[in-house]
Amino acid sequence: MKELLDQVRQGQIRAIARLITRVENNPQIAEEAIQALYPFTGQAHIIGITGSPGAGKSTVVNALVKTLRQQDARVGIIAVDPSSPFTGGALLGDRVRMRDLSGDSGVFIRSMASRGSLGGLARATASVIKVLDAAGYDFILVETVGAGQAEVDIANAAHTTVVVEAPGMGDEIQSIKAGILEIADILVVNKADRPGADRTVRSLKMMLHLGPVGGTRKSGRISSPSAEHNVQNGSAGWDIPVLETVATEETGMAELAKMVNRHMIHLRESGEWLQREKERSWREVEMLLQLRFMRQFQASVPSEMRDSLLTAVAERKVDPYTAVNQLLSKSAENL
Ligand SMILES: Nc1nc2c(ncn2[C@@H]2O[C@H](COP(=O)(O)OP(=O)(O)OP(=O)(O)O)[C@@H](O)[C@H]2O)c(=O)[nH]1
Ligand SMILES: [Mg+2]
Repeated sequence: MKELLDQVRQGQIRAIARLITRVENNPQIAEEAIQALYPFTGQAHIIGITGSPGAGKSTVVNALVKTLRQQDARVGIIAVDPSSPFTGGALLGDRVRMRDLSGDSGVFIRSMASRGSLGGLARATASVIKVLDAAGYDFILVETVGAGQAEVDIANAAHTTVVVEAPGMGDEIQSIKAGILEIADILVVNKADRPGADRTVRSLKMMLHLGPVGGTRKSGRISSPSAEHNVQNGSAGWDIPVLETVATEETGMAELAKMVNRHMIHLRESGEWLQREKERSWREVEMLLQLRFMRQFQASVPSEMRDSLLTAVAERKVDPYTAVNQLLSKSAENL
């Protein structure tokens, strides 16, 4: 294990791939590896790339990575696909789209499919991010689809979230964007070679200026006068840019790379970098605590007792609170 970790630290691609596989498959190894590697993490700029299916996320990643490579940065890419029915095709597609990058030793590409719960995916992704971070990649790009819980989790793991959209959604845009705008630091209208790009840019900008309906925006990163959250979250001073790209022609990538960099500088100068790291750290510790507590609890209460209590609750003979009290005191006895 120690040798493998050393090789990972030296950035040896095969060792990284091997460690990631072991970390994904074995929680014990994940714990051991993360404990050893954690002091060497925290250097990478983690960028989440999300957006509607087919908007061109993989193509944008491919083109952006080429631009970053020209600046001599080393880049890790994680393509996350939680949508099971299309997994095979999508991952294959991503590999095809990113084939330009294979053979470049400064780029590491990993596809991850959902196994089990979304929470499991988020946890596995967090571990893989740490492995790549400790391996010295300057940027780690994480591609996810859509606006579900997985995207929010991954947006939470990223320093900068880039939302990629494409023209041609017409008026539906309004409804689709509500969730996704919440997590965007940078908006990209890709396929700007297609008709309607201007309109999409305009409607996105308009939505940004309108801000959240009812002011529910979680981490108000919009500079609108009514968004008090801005100040509270230390997110003030960042106007979400809307960029146009043609990823297939690598157009707009220098600008996107510049924005990503500018966002990092903003995060660092405003103190939000540390703030986001703290929030992320807390979520991670909380998640691990929950898992640990649950495991301890399950091991300390006989399953027959759980079963009979649950039956009693279902039959209205015991209320859920009393059940919890009984379970906890049983658990305390057995610990
Ligand atoms: N015209 C045009 N087509 C593009 C552009 N960028 C990507 N495409 C095409 O759009 C299709 C989808 O691109 P992907 O990069 O796979 O999109 P994606 O968002 O990663 O797709 P999923 O991961 O399946 O959700 C491909 O056929 C691309 O060649 C662009 O800028 N202009
Ligand atoms: Mg893709």
